[in-house]
Amino acid sequence: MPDYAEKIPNNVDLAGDRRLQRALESWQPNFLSWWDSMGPALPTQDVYLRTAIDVRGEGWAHFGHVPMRDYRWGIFLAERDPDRRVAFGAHKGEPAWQKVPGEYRAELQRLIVIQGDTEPASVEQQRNLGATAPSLYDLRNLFQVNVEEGRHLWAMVYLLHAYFGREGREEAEELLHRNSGSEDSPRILGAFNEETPDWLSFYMFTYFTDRDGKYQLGTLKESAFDPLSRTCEFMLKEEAHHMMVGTTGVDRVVERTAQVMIEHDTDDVTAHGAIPLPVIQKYLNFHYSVSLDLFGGETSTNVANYYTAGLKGRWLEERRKDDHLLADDSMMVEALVEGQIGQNEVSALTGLNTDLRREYIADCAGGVKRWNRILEEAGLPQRLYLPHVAFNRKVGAFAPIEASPSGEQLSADEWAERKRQWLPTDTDKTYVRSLMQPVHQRGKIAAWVAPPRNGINGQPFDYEYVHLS
Ligand code: BYC
Repeated sequence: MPDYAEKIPNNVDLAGDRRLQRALESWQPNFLSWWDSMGPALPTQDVYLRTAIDVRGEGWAHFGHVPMRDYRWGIFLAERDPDRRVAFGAHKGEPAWQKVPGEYRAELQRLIVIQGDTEPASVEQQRNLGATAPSLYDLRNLFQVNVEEGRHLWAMVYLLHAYFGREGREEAEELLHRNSGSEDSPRILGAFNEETPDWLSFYMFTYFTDRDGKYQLGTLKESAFDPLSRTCEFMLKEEAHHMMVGTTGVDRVVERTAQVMIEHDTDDVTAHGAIPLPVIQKYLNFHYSVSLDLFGGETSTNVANYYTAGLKGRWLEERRKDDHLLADDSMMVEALVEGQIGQNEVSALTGLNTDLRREYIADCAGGVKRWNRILEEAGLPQRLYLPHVAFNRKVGAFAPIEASPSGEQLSADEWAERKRQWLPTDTDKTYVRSLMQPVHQRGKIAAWVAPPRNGINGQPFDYEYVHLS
């Protein structure tokens, strides 16, 4: 159990390694000054936050009001299984690695840096949302997500410091220097340089983009490098709350829109301060398609090498019924075939980004089903949908072409003419932003979103989740 009297709470016996402890203690003030300048901008006294206190079982978190700057960002790895063995690739069956093998150092470091880069990026993207929160409950959830993304940065920085020497320490510094949307030193992956300017975007981001996080962490949890595996396992536990924020956030927007549509017998809910279904669909289209890009190319030699080396596995690797080597297997992946949207047969190893993307897509379909159930139960005929995998892609096989949400291939001119039907326009964004008036009174909620069914940790909706300063 981590000791909260320590400067950096941890369950990795930091006190037993003075050099590492000093190195992380000297990174800590840089983290805090990054948090002060790039973290949540709204001034608060304290927030009802959960803090991890144990990596095991149900009672792993403590809830209480804490000033956000005093949140105890710590280093927590899931418990070590001394018998753990590599589950896939060329090293299958060997004991999991407690150190980084020299031959895989560069690749492992790269994966950890990419993962680490997304965490502070999302905090930066969400920096100004507090000013327009629809309720104190939502405000608290935003801050919970933010402090935990900060902790996930700590998780990757710990690995860089502990296992990658001077280069690792330099990369840890860089994680605080790159910034979301910066011209000179942007974040590494595309979606993390997009804005999150309003709460509909925030819910979509936590549904679609955090869910990429869930799947990527799931593959890194399979890693032969045991400290990476263990840290991802614990991160996934925290991630579940972020998924809940996205899923129920979109639920509540759809629910409110449906209510207004029925109450006023109209599709045009703007006169009543709700968000029209076509606008919700456009936001969904945008966030889903940029999140699909986060899985990399449909075919990738990088991912084949990561897998064979044992660095990054498949989603639920151990449940797969095959040889876990995949050297002789093939699969069909989405591709451009003679310039047309189609499928190609490729080696199963180079298709692993597609394999993961498909798991993710199936999961995303679950959200759409939920939201459509809300529409159905309200008695409305309209439905939301996931756009085609080729729609609005900037990475991978479909980056060179344009396609409609139904998968119809379009010329550049047709795309330019029609994309406003499918992606949020300036008018849509301005309208959504116009609804973003803060509701910071206890028990109150904005008119464009329904209240949640449940509060946090058994507290009611009208609990004082945040004390503003
Ligand atoms: N944007 O071989 P390819 C999260 C680069 S989210 C820009 O197809 P690969 C979170 C790629 O690096 C999860 N560049 O890609 C969510 C490569 O460059 P090089 C984050 C991109 O390597 C919400 C080239 O294009 N974690 O945790 O097979 C809130 C060719 O690419 C992009 C991870 O992603 C892009 N979207 O797969 C908070 C896990 N995509 O080598 C947190 C770690 C590709 O030619 N990362 N490129 O210079 C990885 O596993 C892999 O690096 C990727 C890419 C899946 C991202």
